[in-house]
Amino acid sequence: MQGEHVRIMTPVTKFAARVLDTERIPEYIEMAWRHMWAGRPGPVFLEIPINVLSAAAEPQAPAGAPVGRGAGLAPRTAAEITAALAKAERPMLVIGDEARWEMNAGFDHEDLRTLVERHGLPFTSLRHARGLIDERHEQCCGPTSVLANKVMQKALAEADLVLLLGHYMESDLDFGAPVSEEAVVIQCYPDAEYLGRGRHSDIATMASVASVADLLLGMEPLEIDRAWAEATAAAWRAERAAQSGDDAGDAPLHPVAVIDAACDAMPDDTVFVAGAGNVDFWTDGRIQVKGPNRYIKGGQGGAIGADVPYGIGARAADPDSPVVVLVGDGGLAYHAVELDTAERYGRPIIVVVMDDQKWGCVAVPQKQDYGAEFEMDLPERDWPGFARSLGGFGVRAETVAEIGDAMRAATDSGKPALVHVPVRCVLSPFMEVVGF
Ligand SMILES: Cc1ncc(C[n+]2csc(CCOP(=O)(O)OP(=O)(O)O)c2C)c(N)n1
Ligand SMILES: [Mg+2]
Repeated sequence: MQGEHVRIMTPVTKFAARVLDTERIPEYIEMAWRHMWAGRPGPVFLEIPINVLSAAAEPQAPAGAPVGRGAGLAPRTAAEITAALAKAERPMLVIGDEARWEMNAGFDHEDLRTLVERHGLPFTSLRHARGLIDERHEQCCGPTSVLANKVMQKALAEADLVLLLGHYMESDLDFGAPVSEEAVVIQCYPDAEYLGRGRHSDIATMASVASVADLLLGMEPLEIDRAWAEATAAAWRAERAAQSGDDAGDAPLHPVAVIDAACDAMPDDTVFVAGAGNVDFWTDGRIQVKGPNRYIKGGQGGAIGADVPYGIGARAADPDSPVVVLVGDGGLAYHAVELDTAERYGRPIIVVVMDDQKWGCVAVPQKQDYGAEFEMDLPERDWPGFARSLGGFGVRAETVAEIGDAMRAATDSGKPALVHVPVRCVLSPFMEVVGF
């Protein structure tokens, strides 16, 4: 049945192949590497049969050379973008994945902050781009996720120009549906397949984010409706302030109170990983990402449970930065035992378990839609004791103050740590719209 693996992997990868010659392994690895990074990055697959893998071969130059990114902006496209921006009164800047990937090729993310300040542009960012501009910035309109962020929903309907910088109209943008039909959409993205997809882009280019950023940096400050821009960002701040209600701090805590307490206790360079479920939906709209690579949205992958391993990976990739994993009780149980790996390899992450003793994000809409829950309850577990049994640190925290103390004690322990927090099971803004 040789070859079935390649057939199985083909629909879910950008490139899938079998290597039949030992001498050609480096060539195939380079080829796979290039496919992985070309345009929209994604997974690739190589099958190497055991006899090919174990045969002797002459050593060759190491594979996996960096893949260059970043086409230049054609003069005509630059002129079109300049003209469109000059006419815009209510432009919205959406910063996407490619801005992050181009950092690997030398793009300075600080250019983004400089250009939004130069032109007074309101901005939003999503996925890997979150934190390229510190989200505490006063022009920030929150995460792009329009299903959860009503302010972005309204802003995109009102905007007369949307600058999609290094992204495409995907699910977080509701495939472009909220964007006004009259709005001019300018899009740069390195993969032709994603230009104008979902919603027509009036100006679409495969030029780099860096080249579009350079154009904006070189332009005279735009004459936009600053009052609209400021009101939009202010609306997001008001929305954020109202997220949890007044009783957020009463036990059991509202998820937002837990997220705030965990974030406030940690330094600015902390990497946060959010698991899927209610935890993710609340975290994604609440967290203010303070720098590049400071936030991994685990739920983005669709499958719950990989969050503790993601955290260990983040710590291995950036050993100097603290890592906090925010995860639900259901999600934790999948791979909690990887705390053992974290301990053995000296990767001290802090896992904050937001425990509602439920498959929360399924339970709440289920009850709402069908009037009852089915098989949604999860037992109370001694998660701190479990962490301690694997050589880690474990503690329970029920109040905001206790969470702060627990995060500091966890950090001081120098061990993989677990902070167990009972939380309320509340419908998230995302599930309110999406439903079950
Ligand atoms: C592997 C896998 N199984 C099931 C699901 C469906 N699912 C998504 S979130 C969720 C509930 C997660 O519960 P928990 O981790 O406790 O988080 P909560 O929603 O309670 O905050 C389930 C069952 C999934 N996404 N992936
Ligand atoms: Mg739960």
